[in-house]
Amino acid sequence: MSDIDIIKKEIEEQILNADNLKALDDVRVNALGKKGRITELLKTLGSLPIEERIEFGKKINAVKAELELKLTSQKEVLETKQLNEKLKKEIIDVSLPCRPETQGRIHPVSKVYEEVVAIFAEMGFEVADGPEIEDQFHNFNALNTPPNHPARQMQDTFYVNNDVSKEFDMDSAYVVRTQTSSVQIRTMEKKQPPIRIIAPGRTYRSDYDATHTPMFHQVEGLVIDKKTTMADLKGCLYDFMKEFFEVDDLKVRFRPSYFPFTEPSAEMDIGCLKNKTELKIGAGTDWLEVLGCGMVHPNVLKACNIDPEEYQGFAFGVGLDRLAMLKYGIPDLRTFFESDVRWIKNYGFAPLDISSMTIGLSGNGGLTR
Ligand code: 2NL
Repeated sequence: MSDIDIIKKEIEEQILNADNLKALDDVRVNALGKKGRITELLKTLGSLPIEERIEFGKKINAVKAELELKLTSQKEVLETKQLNEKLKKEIIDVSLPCRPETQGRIHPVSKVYEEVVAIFAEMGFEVADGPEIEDQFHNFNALNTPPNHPARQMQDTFYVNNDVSKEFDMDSAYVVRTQTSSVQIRTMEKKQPPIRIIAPGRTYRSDYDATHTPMFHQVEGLVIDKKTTMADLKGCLYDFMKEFFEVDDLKVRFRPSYFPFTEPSAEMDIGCLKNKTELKIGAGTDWLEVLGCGMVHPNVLKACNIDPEEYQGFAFGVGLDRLAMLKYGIPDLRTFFESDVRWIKNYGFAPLDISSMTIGLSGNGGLTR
């Protein structure tokens, strides 16, 4: 083997052994740089006899070209390797919690609100909204609640004097809504059936103890169509409760009840286990009242210019605060509205812990307890 072949072989080995770009560049400089071994060989050409010079010149240039090719291909190999290592090191786990950890917490009522909306949205309900200060027609009269009905008594309802230039007048006064039904009345006034809405929001009644606060949250639902029956009501609310409490074989029962705005009316109970220390939903032989419902009273439809001979439907009302107490084991309703940071740290939810039917409803990963 000639000297040049030996040098070529050595350099080729060095190229393959270079395990990073810096080492490879050193090999290149040592071979092809100004003082590189191949360059030095080229410099000796001048001292050779003319016949040998041509042969040797060709040979060196061929070796040089071959080495350049090998250097380029090894450079590509090392660049790919470097990029892969960088990508591996810089991989981002998007499921990790934010840093620094977020400070705020989502209130259990907001959490339950999102959950309830997610479930009914999946069932095809639209969310409707309306004013919190209402006239008595939308809060009472249209709901078949006549002027002398006990629900209108001063001790239950907060009345608002809407004309400060006059003495307070009970008959024309506004009220802060005692239920969100007024939203459904306004929807029916504007739109003919089919109607399928829920109305979540704040409601107000003059009451205060461990299970009642003067402001509370309610979701009412309304479905009106030509053939909507009590069976639709039962199926809809059964599905809702199963989804909400995340229990597959939930027991439920409907007891006859009375509301002025529905006929027949019912209260819905869910099966549970009650003892001194715990409440377990979906097990045991006890019952827990969770909502009121019924078939919309014909007088309510008439008040909204919907023909009760042609249309019928069901409605329900459920307390969001009560649902939050039951689902997340919070014993006293009054604590919901005391703005105690220790309380929200204990019972609140991590922000961005979104409730959805596909991601998961309660997202216990976000529960700070
Ligand atoms: C409860 C349960 C209920 C309704 C609310 C309603 C609304 C319209 C027409 C008919 Cl527009 N009904 N809402 C129905 C049944 C029960 O609330 O415990 N309320 C005191």
